[in-house]
Amino acid sequence: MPAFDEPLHVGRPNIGDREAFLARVGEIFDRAWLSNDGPMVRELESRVAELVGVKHCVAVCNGTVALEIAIRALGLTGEVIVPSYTFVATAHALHWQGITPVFADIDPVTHTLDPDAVRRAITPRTTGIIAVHLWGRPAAVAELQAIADEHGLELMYDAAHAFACAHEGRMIGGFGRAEVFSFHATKFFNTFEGGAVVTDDDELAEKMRLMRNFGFAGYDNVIHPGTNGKMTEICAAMGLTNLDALDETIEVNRHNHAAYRAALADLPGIEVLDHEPGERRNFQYVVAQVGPACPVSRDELVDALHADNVLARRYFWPGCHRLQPYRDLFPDAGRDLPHTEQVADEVIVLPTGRAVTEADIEVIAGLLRARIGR
Ligand code: T4K
Repeated sequence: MPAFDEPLHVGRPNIGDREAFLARVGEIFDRAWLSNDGPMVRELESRVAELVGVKHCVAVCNGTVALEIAIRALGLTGEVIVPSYTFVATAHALHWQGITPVFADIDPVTHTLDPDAVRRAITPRTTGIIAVHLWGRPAAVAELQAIADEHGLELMYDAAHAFACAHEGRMIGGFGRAEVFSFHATKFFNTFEGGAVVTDDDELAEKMRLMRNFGFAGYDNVIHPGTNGKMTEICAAMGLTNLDALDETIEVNRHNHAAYRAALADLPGIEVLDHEPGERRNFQYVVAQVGPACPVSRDELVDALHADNVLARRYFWPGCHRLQPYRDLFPDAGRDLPHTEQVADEVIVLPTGRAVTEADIEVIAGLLRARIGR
């Protein structure tokens, strides 16, 4: 018998007050306005912009389309520097638009882009940098901005993991030219599917609003190339409901994160990544790194957890450069990505969120301890 009858997932959706959500759905039906810049999307946009402290939030149908629209609106072409240690959408959003993602290595401690590696990756074809605030930990924003300024490059952020996080007291969302959030079901804050680009740049925001709606500026008047990137009202209703529960969800995540750190503290070679004290975080990923001092490999631990219905994940193994089409396009990329390869082989992401209790965490710690033989 597995330790858990029902699987414990990484990325189990957090769902706010169901009655409040259903009341909003009722309003949508009464209004018979389901999509296309509806009132709930507008309300969500203004609440997100206010929370993040930026002028504009452009809500869209998912984080990947948000990346694509931001990339186009910034006019990126040629080569763009990105980490390989990220969800594949960061690289795909470039490749999908005929832009070459150039993978730069990460800092092995923060898991975010190493500014020195970024410098080494710049060529005459480079037009921009997309850094990722992986796990909700801010990228090296000051150093990256300095590099971008020095080389005349655009800088934007994939902030898919970093909604409601801050860096040195300043909310994520206001760095670079634009930042992109994902509100996917598996994110601690979700709109079923959804995403947004946030920016302080009026012109950029205007362009992105046009782009997400086929370039329409009023009836029968298309003034820009575009796509269908619109968020629906039902997704916005979920977002408004989950925004009301945001602080509670973060509190659950914070509690779970602390419980994991305490429960796994004595396991040799396993470290649950921490966050800088005093910084605002969402704690949505519990990331354990299994180093050489652990007598059992990361993959053996993952297999053991899966056998007991704990569906821990090897995010973001094996690194984008080892996924297609990048593996074929850049067969030697791994040579310049030693930290990416090391971290990708060592990380386990453990289940958290509202569906996970402290008692569950004790059981998970016991399973790991038993597998390690401590
Ligand atoms: N940039 C970064 C850095 C990202 O991490 C992401 C997305 C993006 C960009 C793109 O944003 P979006 O276009 O997705 O908005 C999941 C998510 O699909 C993806 O949104 C997320 N990152 C990534 C980290 O995780 P998978 O392939 O791991 O999904 P899947 O289907 O294996 O589900 C994960 C776990 O969640 C499973 O154990 C099942 C559970 N689950 C999932 C869903 C959808 C549930 O319990 N309920 C659900 O409704 O990618």
